[in-house]
Amino acid sequence: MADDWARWPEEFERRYRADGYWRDETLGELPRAWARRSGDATALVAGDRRISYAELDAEADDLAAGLATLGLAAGDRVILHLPNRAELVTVLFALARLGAVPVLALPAHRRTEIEHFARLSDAVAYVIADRHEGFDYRDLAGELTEAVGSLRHVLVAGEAGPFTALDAVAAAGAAARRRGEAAGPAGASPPGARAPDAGAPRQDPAGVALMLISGGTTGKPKLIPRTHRDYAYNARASAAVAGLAAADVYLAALPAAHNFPLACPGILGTLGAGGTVVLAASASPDVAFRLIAAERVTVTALVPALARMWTDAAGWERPDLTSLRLLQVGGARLDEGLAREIPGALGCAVQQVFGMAEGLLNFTRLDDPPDLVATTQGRPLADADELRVVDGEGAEVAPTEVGELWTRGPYTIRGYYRAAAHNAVTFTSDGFYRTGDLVRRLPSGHLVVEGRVKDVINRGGEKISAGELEEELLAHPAIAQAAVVGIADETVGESICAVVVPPPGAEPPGLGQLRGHLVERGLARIKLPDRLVVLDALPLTAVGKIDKKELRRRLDR
Ligand code: J2J
Repeated sequence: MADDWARWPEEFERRYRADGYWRDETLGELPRAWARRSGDATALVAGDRRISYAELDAEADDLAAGLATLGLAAGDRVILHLPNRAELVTVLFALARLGAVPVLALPAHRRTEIEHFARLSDAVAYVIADRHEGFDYRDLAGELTEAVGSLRHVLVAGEAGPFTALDAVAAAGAAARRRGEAAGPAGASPPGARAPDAGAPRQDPAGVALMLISGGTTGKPKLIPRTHRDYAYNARASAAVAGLAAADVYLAALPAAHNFPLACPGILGTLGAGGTVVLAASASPDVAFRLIAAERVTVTALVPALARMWTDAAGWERPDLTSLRLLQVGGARLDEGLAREIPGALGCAVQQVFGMAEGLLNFTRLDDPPDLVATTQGRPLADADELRVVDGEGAEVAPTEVGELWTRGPYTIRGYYRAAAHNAVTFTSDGFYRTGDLVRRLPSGHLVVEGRVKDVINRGGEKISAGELEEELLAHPAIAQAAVVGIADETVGESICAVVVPPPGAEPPGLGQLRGHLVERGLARIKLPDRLVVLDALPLTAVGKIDKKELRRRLDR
């Protein structure tokens, strides 16, 4: 994988290690250390399963051994496409132990997205749930294994159908371990290189531990390579900022494959602190409120649209939320009114989080004055986070002026995976990531997100690349030109509006037809347009590009 992603230059590596951001640790080893520390304590609650730290560690070993028996090895890419089930966590650690690299697809992704990830990464395996929310992932797996030659294995949490059950993989691994066979591929490492009790060769803390999905910039979603030590830091430092301790119970209500609930501090941060993680199958208030009351949940994380829903629902359902002490809200701009309403309605403090899977995280702090918590999106996690707020020419704007945020630091990537051309424009030559977000920086260091320059729609925290959707629209025979823009929406923040021009004489599709066409093409439903506008021509800028500003202005009227 060495040429497929950009490492930090040596000088930064030395600094981040010397300053204690990066430790000599790998994600695969973490559960072992946690099991020594909190063996019998409950690590994970998922459905009717309660898994102790010791069991989590043992299950990761069994799965790692079983996966190795199937031929999976260090460096292999594996698409992990699981809703919030225990296997998301156990398989993640098992793969990390083997040195195989999970690609964390979101449950909403469909054939278009998964096929893209599988091809881009040459994935050898696809890990799915049997069914979730009315969708049978095994059908998708069948289509994918036909389409993508590199996919050799489909592993299923639940009823395997024609594929391999993860339970069977774990059982085979357990048997192999009892027979004393190593989990790692034979001969992969010289004698003595194996950790005495790990069963697999030790992984390089500087290597890629997992890949997250980008929120979409231009075109198809990019893969974000996160290394063991940067991601371990990300989770640990986030846990400290959220004040997590062993007594905490974290509810993963958002899809756990997303950076926010996975490691900011989320699942990894909570386990690192010795707390308990509760996986919710859905973030709906009825499911979540029941779990909060039953498991005495203390911390959770939501996008603003869900925070709104919970706040409203709490008004009439009167759930027992007395255990809840902190609600993190991020992924899209939280409006001030809601930020001020939450503590009264849900009985907990608010922490605003402005984060990105590429790295940089900003948090309001637990001891920030209420006004800062209600009106800003927080300040950077690490002292080593370097931020520039720049104008269109890349020059720093005056303090407190609005500009684009550029950043680099100990947990912000230096480039996307296998994306040289895109990296050349998204990263500066000195390694800053151009976030595409417009921010204002206050004297306290807190940021206020004011908008964005990237052509992305943020629909209730789901990021939709306008370019990707436009490409899909243009595949429709009755669409000659297409532009996708976000329209202000009370419930989801921004809704998706497709503006299309039919070819001369053609009858344009209706919204329902168009959505059907996109589903048919295998696009995730979260990307479907909410609104369709048919025009004779699109407004153009002086240089002949589609003038989205003008388009938005016309649509807002
Ligand atoms: C406005 N826009 C925000 C906020 C993210 C924690 C929280 C969120 C994400 C995330 C994450 C925002 N106000 N509070 O990974 O660990 C928009 C910005 C940003 C993009 C990143 C985490 N919080 N955003 O949302 O990779 O535009 O990560 O660049 O999905 O979401 O999206 P994503």
